[in-house]
Amino acid sequence: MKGNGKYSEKILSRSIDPATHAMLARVDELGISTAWDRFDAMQPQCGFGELGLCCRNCHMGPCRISPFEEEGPKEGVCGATADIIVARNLLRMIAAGAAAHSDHGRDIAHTLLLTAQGKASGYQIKDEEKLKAVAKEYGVKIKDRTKEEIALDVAKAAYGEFGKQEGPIQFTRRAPEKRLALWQQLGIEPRGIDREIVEIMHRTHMGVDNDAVNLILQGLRASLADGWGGSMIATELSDVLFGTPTPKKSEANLGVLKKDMVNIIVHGHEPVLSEMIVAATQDPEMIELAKKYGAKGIQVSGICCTGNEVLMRHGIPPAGNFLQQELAIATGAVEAMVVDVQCIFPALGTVAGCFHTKLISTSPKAKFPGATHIEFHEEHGYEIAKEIVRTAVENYRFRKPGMVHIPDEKSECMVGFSVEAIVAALGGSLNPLLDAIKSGAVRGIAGVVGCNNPKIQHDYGHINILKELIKQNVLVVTTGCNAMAAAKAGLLLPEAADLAGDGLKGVCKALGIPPVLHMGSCVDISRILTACAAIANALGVDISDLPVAGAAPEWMSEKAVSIGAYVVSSGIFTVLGTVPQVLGSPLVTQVLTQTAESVVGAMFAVEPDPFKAAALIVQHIDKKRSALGLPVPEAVLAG
Ligand code: NFS
Ligand code: SF4
Repeated sequence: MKGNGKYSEKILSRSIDPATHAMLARVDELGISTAWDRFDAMQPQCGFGELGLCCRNCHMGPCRISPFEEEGPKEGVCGATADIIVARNLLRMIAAGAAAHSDHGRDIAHTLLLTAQGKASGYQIKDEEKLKAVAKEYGVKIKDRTKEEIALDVAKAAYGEFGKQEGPIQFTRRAPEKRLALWQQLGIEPRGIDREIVEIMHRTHMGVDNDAVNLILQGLRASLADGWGGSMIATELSDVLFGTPTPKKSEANLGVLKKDMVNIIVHGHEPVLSEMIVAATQDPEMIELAKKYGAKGIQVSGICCTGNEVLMRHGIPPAGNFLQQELAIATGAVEAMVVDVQCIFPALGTVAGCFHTKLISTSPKAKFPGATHIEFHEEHGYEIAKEIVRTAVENYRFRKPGMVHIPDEKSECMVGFSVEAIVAALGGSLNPLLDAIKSGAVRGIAGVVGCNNPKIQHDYGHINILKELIKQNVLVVTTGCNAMAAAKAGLLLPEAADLAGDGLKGVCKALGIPPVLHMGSCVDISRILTACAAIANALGVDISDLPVAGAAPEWMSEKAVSIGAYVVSSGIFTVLGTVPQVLGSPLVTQVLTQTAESVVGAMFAVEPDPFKAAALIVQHIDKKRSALGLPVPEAVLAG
């Protein structure tokens, strides 16, 4: 097979990341299959599914609608059309995504509650300032009270948001008044987080809501309950418990794994577990034990959003993003991969079985084939984390040196740009950023986020859209697996400003910040919402008036569907890199990619080519700039 002399064409076509190339060659050598191989084996993927045209919502089905002009059924057994089926399927994806983010938020609220009651082991309230700020929003009394007393009321108030019947969800009040009024007028202001998700399940039950537009509106409402509800609660209360992120340096990619140390990888999403694992690995008793077994120490690294959580708060290096999870184990150098919830391949147990690696599941909600289950509960958080770490350390002696194959590649990065950190970097207020936007030095802001997906060459979509945007003076904020791609490619460094256009370069150099700002995990997209609301409020406009846009170049998860929905409902134009399963309904497609603009002031575009996607974003930003009466770069006007 052709290639570059070192790697086959097949390997090169799967990723642009050199560490991933090295590991793909290694797994081929070992005969281990990965998501890429299973993706190939899945071809051709079901055409009905791709178009969103199959329905299993009742037992008269399954039904599928023929997308072709003449032949095949045009209605399900109950009479549901393509529009109804596609809309219902889309809504159920939103429900699942919103549920995942929100349940994460609920778990953090639970941890805060236990911590405030003194029932959690190892946790403390680390950011009192943030606690007070959030308490104020909830109307919780602060004066003459201990932080535990305040936290108890805040936790209860946040907990209450999930089961609320009538709303409002407090954090929606951060949105500009115009936006709030629009949601109210459209009937999509969320009432309670769980309520909106349950209502999707009800409405998509056989024979309930059979109007595609009415269905989509409920999808938007549930997604808003995620973005301005569940996700925002997850972010804010995580900051209260574990500290609001501040800029710090780290390294990223599989090369962060250490040959002579016990390697523990935390993978999944909720910082409740990973924070305790990090703490337990610093326990002298554990370090001693590691040395006893001949290791130099204990190295923790992260994958997926749990990786982002500990990266931005502790500088724990990420070993990689979503599609690298199997490859990390295949290095043969991982004593334990500790997982909680979301984005964890059920295939991991099989890969771990080829090595000495222990896959340790921890959540009562998430068990995996081939995993050792050590159930995590905050009441004994620290002790359980120590048991997990001990299990990993004791596994070091079973490592087979001949099987260890760690790629060299890693890159430095600067991470941890919470809204608070950005404001601090700006010298205490958003004004310098607003001025830079007004002058055109910063043309606009793009939030580039989301997963990997074997449908797109790994990291190709992420890196190219990022480079293209900064070149055109668009400041980028990033979360999730895009953030890790950016870290691996060196784009999260202040020096990366050299790749930016002159305007953005100048701003970054003056402030000492990277042109791509790491804002955290996927629930932290709520930080981007908070920032956009603050900017809109400062300018006295709606979010939909701002020169901002969103992109998810390689998205795959249902959470990403919910994110896309709330970002657009919040008034932010969003470009998707992989095609959503809605094209079977011309109506739903039209609503999402056209009509939405006149309803919520923003819409989706679908563009797999990252260069074209960046061009769409720049075009959109310039349109918004000109509507605000801000100067528009001439090159683009001419082009
Ligand atoms: Ni986000 Fe995080 Fe990555 Fe995608 Fe999964 S880790 S919550 S869903 S794959 S960005
Ligand atoms: Fe078929 Fe209608 Fe049942 Fe869906 S709800 S499976 S379209 S009969």
